[in-house]
Amino acid sequence: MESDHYIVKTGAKRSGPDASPVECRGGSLCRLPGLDAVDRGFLTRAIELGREGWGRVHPNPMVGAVVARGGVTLAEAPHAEFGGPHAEAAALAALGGRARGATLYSSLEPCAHSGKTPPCAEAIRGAGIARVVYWAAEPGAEEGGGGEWLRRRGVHVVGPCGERADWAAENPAFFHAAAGERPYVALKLAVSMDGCIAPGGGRRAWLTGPEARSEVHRLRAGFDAILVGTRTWKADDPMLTARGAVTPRVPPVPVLLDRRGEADASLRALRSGGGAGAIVATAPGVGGRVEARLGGRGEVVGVPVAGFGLDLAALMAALAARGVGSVFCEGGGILAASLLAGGLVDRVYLFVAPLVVGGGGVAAFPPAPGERPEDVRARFEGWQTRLDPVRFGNDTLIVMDRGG
Ligand code: AOF
Ligand code: ZN
Repeated sequence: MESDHYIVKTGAKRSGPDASPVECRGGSLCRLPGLDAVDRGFLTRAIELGREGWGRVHPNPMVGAVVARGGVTLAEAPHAEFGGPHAEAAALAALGGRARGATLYSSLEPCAHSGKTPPCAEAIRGAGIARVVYWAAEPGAEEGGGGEWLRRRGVHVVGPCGERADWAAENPAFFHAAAGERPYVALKLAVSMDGCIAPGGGRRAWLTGPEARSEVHRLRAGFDAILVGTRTWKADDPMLTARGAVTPRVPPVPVLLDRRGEADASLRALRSGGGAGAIVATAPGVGGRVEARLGGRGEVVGVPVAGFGLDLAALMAALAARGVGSVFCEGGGILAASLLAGGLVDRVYLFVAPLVVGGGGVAAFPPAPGERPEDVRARFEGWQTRLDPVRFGNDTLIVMDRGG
């Protein structure tokens, strides 16, 4: 396995307890004023550590912290579990009094609030930390202000560093939620080298290998819900559970689109695993009969019809009302095109497989009904890849984020 997470373009190599930081070789952290290569190395490590919380800490952010002195790591920790110690407090806890005069690196501004745990800013001051370097600004009004709080008490604080878009690429649902919109929506697509999601003519083909499929399971663990369109659940009867390297703290809720009201209790997504919390979205008129058929397995949610299908913006609002903060959409192609046409996609996870469909294939990003090719192009203006591509077996994952 190449990697179990993605690397922000820091350019600096990993610098664990046994390795001293290396020179920064390009990337977003390199542009940061006030940071030298040592700072960038430790900050990079803090960001990496934070990723260990994937699937376990959301809706909290993934955060990592390193305590170092003279270029040597004294302690490091992620925020490992929702409700558990924050990264800074966890790193400091291992040190007792030995942190005095050291530098603390954190991928997020230390919090200044008493939530499920005491404020990190107080723990940092109490430990006698002389200098704090942090990456992302804490977006929460109540949680934020830890940097200023420490500055006022004589700690040398460097941060926030860099751009919000880079912070958001690491913790997308968390920063999205801070902006108070619909759920964060990520779309997963697997494409051939010639940009097709299927061979065409109604034929189906499996494009990606086992490593990419494992990664999809790991990704599922970090989302509140997994959404599929009618054709997908009819053809595949997927379980829509996260059966990968990470066991999610809260299993994602399967969401099945079912405009015509055809779902029944035999569907795997409604049975074992995540079944208890499954949602079946139907047109308003057919919800009653689906409900009767489901026999209490899953909730039927009526959604208005718009054009050829369900009103996906209304669906997202209904999901948000049920506490769903992030949605992982796994196809199929029509649902993907409709979500994109509705401006409802924040990220595309694009797995590229090294094979060619060779003409007549189903394009990954076709115009939605009534759209022109230039509409599709315009939709992707400002999109960026902020995370490095990662190889999974023979396949490559490219992560693309909506700009702005
Ligand atoms: C930090 N370090 O490692 C994390 C922070 O629910 P609580 O009480 O654990 O607080 C969660 C909030 O604290 C979360 O929404 C975010 O604003 C901040 N998370 N802060 O200093 C950490 N995970
Ligand atoms: Zn904290």
